[in-house]
Amino acid sequence: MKRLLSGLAAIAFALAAPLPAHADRTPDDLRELSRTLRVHIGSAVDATALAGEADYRRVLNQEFNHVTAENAMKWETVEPQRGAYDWEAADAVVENARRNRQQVRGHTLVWHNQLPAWLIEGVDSGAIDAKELRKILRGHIMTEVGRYRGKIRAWDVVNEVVDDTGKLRDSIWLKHLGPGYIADAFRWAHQADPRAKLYINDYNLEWDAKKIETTLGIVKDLKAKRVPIHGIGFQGHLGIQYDYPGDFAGVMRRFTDLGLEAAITEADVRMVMPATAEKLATQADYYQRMLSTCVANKRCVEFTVWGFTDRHSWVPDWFEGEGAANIMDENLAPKPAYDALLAVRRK
Ligand code: 9MR
Repeated sequence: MKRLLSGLAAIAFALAAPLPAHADRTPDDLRELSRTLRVHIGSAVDATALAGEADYRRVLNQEFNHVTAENAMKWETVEPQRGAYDWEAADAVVENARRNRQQVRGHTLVWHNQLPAWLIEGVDSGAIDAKELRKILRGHIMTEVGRYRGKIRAWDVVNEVVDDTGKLRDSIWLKHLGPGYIADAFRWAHQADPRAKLYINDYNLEWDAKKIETTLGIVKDLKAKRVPIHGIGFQGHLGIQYDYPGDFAGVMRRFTDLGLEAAITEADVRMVMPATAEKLATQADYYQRMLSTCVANKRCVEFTVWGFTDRHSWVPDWFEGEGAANIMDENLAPKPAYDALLAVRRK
C-alpha cells in the first residue's frame, strides 16, 4: 500500500511538474533520431570501405538502422561473367546489416548502367536476341531477389527508367523488350520475394515536371494492371548551386496519394569546392528540408543518404570541381548537416 501511494504521488508529481528538459533533448545520434521520427535512416554502403576501414564500419553501424549497397548488388558486380556469380560483397553488406539490426534496401535490379560487358556485347552483336534477353532478365531478378528473400525490406526494381526529356529511357530493355519489361520486372520480383516492398526509383524526380508526369503515368498504369508496385524512391541528389526543389512535398504527396509508400533513397547535397562555412550552412538547410519533407508525409518511411562521409563519394568523380556532399567530413567528423538532421522533429 505504501508503495502504491508513493507510486501515485510520483504520478501526481509528474503530471504537475513542467515537462522535464529531456523530453525534447537532441537525440544522441541518427539511430535515436530514427526512433523518435519513426522513419528509417539509412546510408549507402561502400563494400570496400566496410571490409577495410574500422572507423567507417563503426560509424555506419552506430548511426544507421537501414543500408543500401552502393554498388555491390548491381548486375556487373554480381554476375561479371555469364552464369558465374560473385555474391561476396553483397553478402557482406547483408550480413553486416543483420548483425547490426539494419534493414536493407536492395539496389538495383533493372538499370541501364553498370550492366556486365557480356550482356551488352551479346545484345549489340545480336548473339542475344529479344527472347533470350527477356529470359536473362527474368533469371537475374529471380536469382538475386531469391537469394536475399526475407532479408531485403525494399527493392529498387527499376531505376531511372524515364530520361531527362520525360520519355521512357531508350535502354536495351525498352529497345528490345518494349515498355512491358517494367511490369514484368515487378511481377518477377514479387514472385521471388512476396514480402519485399517493390519500388520505382529515380533522380530529379523531386522537381522535374516531365519526369514527374511520366512516372506518375507509369505508376497509374501498373496499378491499373494490378502489378505489385509499392513504393516511389526519390534519389535526392541535390546541389546548393541550384534552388532547393520547393515543391518536393507536393510531388511526394501526388505519389503517396496513389497508395504508394515513399522513400528518399540517395540523398546528398553537393557544392562547388572549396567548401566554406556559408556553403555548409546552406547544405545543412537542404538536408534538413529533405528529411522534414519525408517526416511530414505519413507514407514516407525511409531517408537514406548516398554515403555518409566525404571520404567516399561518387560526386568528385562525376562533377568536376564539386564535392563535400555528405553529412560527415573525410575524418568522419559531423558537419553542420548532421546536426541539422538531428534537429528535425515530427510536428
Ligand atoms: O555511387 C555510385 C558510384 O560509385 C558508381 O560509380 C556509379 C556508377 O553508375 O553509381 C553510383 O550510384 C548511383 C546509383 O546507383 C543510382 N543513382 C545515381 C547514383 C550516383 O550516380
